[in-house]
Parts: sequence; C-alpha cells; structure tokens
Amino acid sequence: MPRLPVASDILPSEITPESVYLNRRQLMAAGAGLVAASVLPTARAAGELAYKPGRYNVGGEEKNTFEQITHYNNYYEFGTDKDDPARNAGTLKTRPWTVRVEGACEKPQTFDIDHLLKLAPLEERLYRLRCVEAWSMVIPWVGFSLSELLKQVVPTSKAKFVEFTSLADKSQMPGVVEHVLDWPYTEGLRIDEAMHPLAILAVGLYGKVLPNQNGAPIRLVVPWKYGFKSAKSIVKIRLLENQPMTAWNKAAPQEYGFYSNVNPEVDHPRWSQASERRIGEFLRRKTLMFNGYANEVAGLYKGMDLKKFY
Ligand SMILES: Nc1nc2c(c(=O)[nH]1)N[C@H]1C(S)=C(S)[C@@H](COP(=O)(O)O)O[C@H]1N2
Ligand SMILES: [Mo]
Repeated sequence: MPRLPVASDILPSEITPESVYLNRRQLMAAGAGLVAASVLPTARAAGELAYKPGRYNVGGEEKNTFEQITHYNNYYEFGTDKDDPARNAGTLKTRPWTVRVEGACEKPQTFDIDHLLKLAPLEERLYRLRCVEAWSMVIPWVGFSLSELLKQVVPTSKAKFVEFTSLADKSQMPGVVEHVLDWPYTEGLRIDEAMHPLAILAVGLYGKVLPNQNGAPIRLVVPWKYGFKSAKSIVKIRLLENQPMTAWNKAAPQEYGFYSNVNPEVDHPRWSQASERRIGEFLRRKTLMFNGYANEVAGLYKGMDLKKFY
C-alpha cells in the first residue's frame, strides 16, 4: 500500500498556483451561465473545487471510496439509516446560504457561503473520521481552518466556547419531523479546540463540492473527536462565555459528554471503544488515542481527567 503524501513530501511545484483559485468564481458563475472557460487554460469541470494539498494528512492508510463516503452517512435530519441521507438529501437547498457568526466578538457578521469560499485558500486534508458507533473512514476533505473564520469576527476575552447550529427546516429535511433529537442539531467546542489548525470547515470532498448528505454547503470536521461533533450544514456559530449544551448531550447525557474525544480507554456505556471497523475492511483496527492525532492535540487536555471529561 503506497504511503499517502504528507505536507513535507510535497514539492512547491505541485502546489496549485494561485491563479487556479479564480476557478472558484467560475464555479459560482456557472449557475448564471457566465462560465468563461476560454479565460483560463486550467478550467475545471463544474462542481470541482480548486485547492492545494494540505497539512496533517494521515499516512499509510487507504482512502475510502467516494461511493462509501457518500452512501454510509449519519445525517439524522434526513433519516436514521445509513443510506437515508444519500436517498433523501437531494431536497436540501444550498444556495442562497448564509452563516451567522455572533456572540462574544467585536465584529458579528453574516457571511454568504460564496464569500466564505474565498475567505482562505482551500486545502485538501486527508483525515480519519471515527464515529462513536465504532466504525471509521478516511476522507479527503477540502476546506479551511475554522480559525480563519473566527479571526474575522475578532473574539473577545469572554469567548471561551463556540456553539455550532445546523439547519433544521422541515420543508427540506424529512427527518426533522421525527423526535430523535431536539432540533436544531447543535454542537460545541472549547475556544482553544476551535482555534486549533486541525479543526476545519469543509466545503468539499474528493475535490468536488460537498455532497448534500455530507453536510453541504459547509460543515465542521474535528478529526480527533467522535464524528458527531462535526456538525453539518451549519447556519450559525456563536461565541460563548459558558459551555453550551449539545444536541447529543441533551438526548443522552450519560452517553455523550461535551468533549467526546476519541479515546479507546473510555468505553461508551453500551459498547467498547477499543477497536473500530474501517468501512470496507473485514478485520477490526485498534482505535487510536485522539483518533491518531495525539501529537497535535494532546496538549489541549494536559492535566484533565479524560475519564471524567469524556
Ligand atoms: N446536522 C448533523 N450533523 C451531523 C450528524 C447529524 O445527524 N446531523 N451526524 C454526525 C455523525 S454521528 C457523524 S459520524 C458525522 C458523519 O459525517 P459523514 O456522513 O459526512 O461521514 O456527521 C455528524 N454531523
Ligand atoms: Mo457518528
């Protein structure tokens, strides 16, 4: 199995030239019939994103296929079966779309999604996603660090936590009429977790615009935490002084804590977290502390009892 490239393996000549970012504008103009393919020799097909290879890629592990990543999903707003989101998420309207960022900050703002796409150069990040249900995947996301967005609103010293809210619209999301969760889906991070460069806002995968079932048009990805922390189809981000409740915390407080760091030593009350099934594989893998990102993030939890703060 070939080792996957990491940032240090990448030659400067392989990095997508700045001019290619212009293609994002082309992508957006595509709907308006304004595609000027002749302007750029490197024109991409509609729906493709311009990005550069990113940092923190996992090495030595095979990517899951596009088919697996887009047909084995958790997105309860579209149903609770793994194949429901692929079947039902076609009704999600991803334009126009805005993300409101407010709370303990100097410059609260409402960002249009097309503005967000230009906020920072898009990077591809090959990350493990470990679901709390003890399965995992390796996914090539395209996105940018969440910190890039948070910096725009200038958090104040009162900003200790960040809350993320997903869209909850019955007219587009058939699952929202079911009382599986207290809608809208919300999640939270401590501010230092949110500012960590590993935490990204993803807008694509496999070089393409994010499929609806994966949380289009913009979703959080926090690779050292269980998958449910990575809220999809985000419409609001709030900076808070106090730790927020989260949708899973409300639904089952004894099972889902605020931190939800991947930890093979702390079992879920109903099953073990020591190993996981990589989708597409037969043998189970050992679950890694912080999902394999301990070198990068363990320092955030120095001195904390991770059994207590699960
Ligand atoms: N809004 C929303 N976000 C969500 C979920 C959800 O049901 N609704 N499921 C979570 C869970 S449990 C996981 S494992 C990941 C799955 O992401 P993927 O389907 O893109 O692999 O999304 C997370 N984000
Ligand atoms: Mo999950």
